Amino acid sequence: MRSGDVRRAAEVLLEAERSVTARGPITAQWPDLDLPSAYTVQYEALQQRLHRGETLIGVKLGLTSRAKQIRMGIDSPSLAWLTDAMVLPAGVPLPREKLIHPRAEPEIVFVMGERLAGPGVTAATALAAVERVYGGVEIIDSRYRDFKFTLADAVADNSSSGLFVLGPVGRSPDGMDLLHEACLLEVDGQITDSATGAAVQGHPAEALALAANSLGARGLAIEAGAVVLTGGMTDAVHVKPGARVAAHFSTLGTVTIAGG
Ligand code: OOG
Ligand code: MG
Repeated sequence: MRSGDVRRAAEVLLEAERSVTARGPITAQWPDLDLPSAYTVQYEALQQRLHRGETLIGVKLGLTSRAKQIRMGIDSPSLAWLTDAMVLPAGVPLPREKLIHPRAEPEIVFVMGERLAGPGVTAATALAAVERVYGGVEIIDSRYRDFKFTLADAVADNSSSGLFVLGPVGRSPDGMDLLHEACLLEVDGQITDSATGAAVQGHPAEALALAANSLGARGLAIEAGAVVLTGGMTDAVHVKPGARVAAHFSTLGTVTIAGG
């Protein structure tokens, strides 16, 4: 893709977000949008977010569980950026006027104590760089109509980033059993889904290592203090107006989302 096209593709996606309007996939407009150019578009959109005053606070993995991969029909994980504008404080209802078609998904979240950069990062070295582990809920909001996209479309769109809520309990990873950390997903009083940390790449630390190694290959890193969303443990659920979605983690507390 030519640099003018990269800038233009980033702009149309940011404009869809700003105007809260779903659009068709950008691969229809730019058929040569392969995965590397999609990451270039994503990085350009990040630069535009930073230019308008947002602060980079971390990264998010996407499509790290079978449940998510099957739903989206895509079998490989993705990486995207988190800025301070994507933080939804606990207890604040969803700002619906800013969202197209929000869906909620429970995630295990790391806050880094040390900088981490590939190559050669293993799950063990990745986990050793983590300061705190939280439960969280990500509110994804694809800019594409009906969440219909190829992996390249989704990557360019910052992996459907919307908002995220951090849970109430931050634990040291020492002595935590992340493989068995469970989450029950509740929608309007009914438990609709459940998963454990094993759903996320076999172990959430594997997802963290994957992020560090992929970023390292591009000359980038996960900085100390960064927030890392390791990817939806279960399929995402629609958040209808007036709905109440809760993610109950076994040792990381409960995150509740009010549909607004
Ligand atoms: C892509 C974003 C995926 C996750 O945790 O799997 C994601 C999508 O499903 O729209 O954030
Ligand atoms: Mg997610």
